[in-house]
Amino acid sequence: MLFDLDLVKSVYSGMSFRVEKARILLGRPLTLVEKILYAHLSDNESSVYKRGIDYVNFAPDRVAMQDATAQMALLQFMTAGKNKVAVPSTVHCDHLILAKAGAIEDLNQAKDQNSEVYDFLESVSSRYGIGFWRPGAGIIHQVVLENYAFPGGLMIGTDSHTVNAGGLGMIAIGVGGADAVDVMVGLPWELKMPSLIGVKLTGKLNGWTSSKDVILKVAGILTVKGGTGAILEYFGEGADSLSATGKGTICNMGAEIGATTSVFGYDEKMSDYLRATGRNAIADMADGIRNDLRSDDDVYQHPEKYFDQLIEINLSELEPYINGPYTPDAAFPISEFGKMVKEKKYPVKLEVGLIGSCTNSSYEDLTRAASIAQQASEKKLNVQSEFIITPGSEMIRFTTARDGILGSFEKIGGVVMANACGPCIGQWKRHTEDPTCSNSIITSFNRNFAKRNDGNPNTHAFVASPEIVTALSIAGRLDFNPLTDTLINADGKAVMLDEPVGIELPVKGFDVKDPGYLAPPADGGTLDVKVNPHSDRLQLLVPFEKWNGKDWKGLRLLIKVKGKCTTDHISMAGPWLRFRGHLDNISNNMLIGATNVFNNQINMVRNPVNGEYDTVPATARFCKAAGVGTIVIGDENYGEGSSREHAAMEPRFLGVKVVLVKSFARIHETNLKKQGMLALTFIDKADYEKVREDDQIDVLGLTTFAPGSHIAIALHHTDGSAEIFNVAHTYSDNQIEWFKAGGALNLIRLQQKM
Ligand code: MIC
Ligand code: SF4
Repeated sequence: MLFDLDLVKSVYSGMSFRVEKARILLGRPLTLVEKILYAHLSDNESSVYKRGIDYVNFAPDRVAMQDATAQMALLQFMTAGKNKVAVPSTVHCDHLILAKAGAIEDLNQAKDQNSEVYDFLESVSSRYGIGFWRPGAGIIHQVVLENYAFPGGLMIGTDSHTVNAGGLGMIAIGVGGADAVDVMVGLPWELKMPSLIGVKLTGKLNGWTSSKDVILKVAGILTVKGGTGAILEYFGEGADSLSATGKGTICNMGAEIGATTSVFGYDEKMSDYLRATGRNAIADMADGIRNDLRSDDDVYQHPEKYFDQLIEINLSELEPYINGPYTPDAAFPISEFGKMVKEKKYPVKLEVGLIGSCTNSSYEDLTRAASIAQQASEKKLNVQSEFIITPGSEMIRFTTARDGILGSFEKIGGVVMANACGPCIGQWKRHTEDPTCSNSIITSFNRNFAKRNDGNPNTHAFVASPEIVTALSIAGRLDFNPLTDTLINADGKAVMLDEPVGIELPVKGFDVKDPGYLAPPADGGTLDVKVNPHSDRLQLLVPFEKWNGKDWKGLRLLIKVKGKCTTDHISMAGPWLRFRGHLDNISNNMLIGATNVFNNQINMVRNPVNGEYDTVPATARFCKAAGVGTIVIGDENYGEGSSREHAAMEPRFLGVKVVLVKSFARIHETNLKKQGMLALTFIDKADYEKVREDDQIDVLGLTTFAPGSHIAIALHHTDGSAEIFNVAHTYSDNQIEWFKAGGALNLIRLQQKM
């Protein structure tokens, strides 16, 4: 299938002109990121935008949504009063499939159990002109890479790993559903001009090292917040030597360092991938404007002049990495990992190895891992751990099944699950006797936050490349180093695994019988979208109340969170995914994973009205019913991880007015603003300590709320003393309007009526 030919033609026809205009405006050579961003300004009135300071309006080329976020995005879109989406958009059914017994059985179960949600998504897609990828078609980012991503394009997606498309030279950014609504109704999409981090790759990968190790190493260097507000641009001869899907892996996990996105310049490898996936016409056009799809030469020669930060990695010297547990930036080269396992007393027995996900399920990834599985069979070895494979798309599944790759996994005991997120998002019925015991697993996924894969806080989840995961699963030990260690085979002989060998693109070409795509009808305007008013999974939205025009006095503390608080802590996935279209029901998971600093307990907070201890959602509901506004206090990088706007809508729905933290993750901060919440940060981080459990809290300065203005927090302690301090915000004029209207969607609705 070839999608978007006209769209790409139209973007490319204006590209050179727009890039040259930006070059003149900035008066210097341009990085690729600047070329793409300046070519996608929503109006032609460009000026020089200051990185990290100015908000800029962009016009993305397309929108992608996955089922777990599309429900809320489209419920919001439906209230905007439009007949059709303003830019090409797609929905992908990938998050709701539970991995349990194997691909076919699990898929049938999912279709059965989620039929209400799938029917809603299919009908709403047809109604508004959105392309629909059925359950089983594959994971959103893999499907986008295979069909829609194109060099020089700009897209947004309601999933943090939308950034995967950077592997094909596209600026692709993860957002909350309300941002997607802006673009789908035809409004400009706002983003703070990102800062630029250059990553120069020299040398060439060899042996056991793969693209995954590049990003595992970068995660170790930059940490989970080091990329915040930045776009990473990879370049250098090492970059050009990586396959397009390998580049995708690197960009994908840019989400784990908080980066806005990551991108590579157009090269032969991208052209090869476009051609292999049936997009010769796009490759030909990209070849024609090649220089606009890479940074200018001087950028490559003097990168220090153009990037805010520069990192250099020599691929020839890079070792395989294993990152974890509990956070993706705990990075260890494999040569040091065994020592670490011993020192930290991580469970040495490896229970499960999992490969696939949107991060690592390309043909090349699977062939490299299969070459290890193949050797294991030949050398009379079997997997000692449970071994699970989730292909990224039906095209990958069909092609790898045809070429015997899935067969080599099955031969050593691997189980192939449906083309879906599955265990990566906790949709995993893990076979375990004790679901609370301390244990180790390793995956080629991207995230390894506590409880993410199987809900067990004692599972130590590590992240590595598919070939390392395969090797460790064969060994059944976490401390096995395939580069140096031997294994004892069925004949009692010590054998070593040879280096993996991959095939970048299938020799016989990609193939697929039914890709699982449903195009929208030319005119769906008369179709009905049904939502059962008694459903426990879908609920039409009721607009949030607007701001009352006054400072807030006497707010009470709902929870003061201690330490890491990702969106998984704020709005857990796994079993809760079933309520993603029902705001009231999903709100019952609000902050149930966060630690209360006052008692070190999870999901146990003091009710500020009656002094009794209860769960966070129950306490919030109590306060809401009592008409008492609440505040959440958080630590560093609050809301790190995913794009799910439920983490912002739930507090909004349950009466939380303010989220005040030491620092925010980008998407979550925007999501809070979009929903009409007040997202504030401590200027002096020590002020975090001042907030007591039973304080009465005032928020002052709202009546003069303006970009850069200070807002003050007054704490009235029960001993009669009081403290007051200023806090910071990053609201633009436009975002203050969202706040005043009670949410961005209220504003859109008002504008549509005018
Ligand atoms: C994830 O990887 O955490 C998810 C599930 O894909 C999320 C989106 C969601 O919560 O639906 C993401 O990364 O944005
Ligand atoms: Fe799905 Fe996991 Fe990728 Fe998120 S990170 S889109 S859950 S495969």
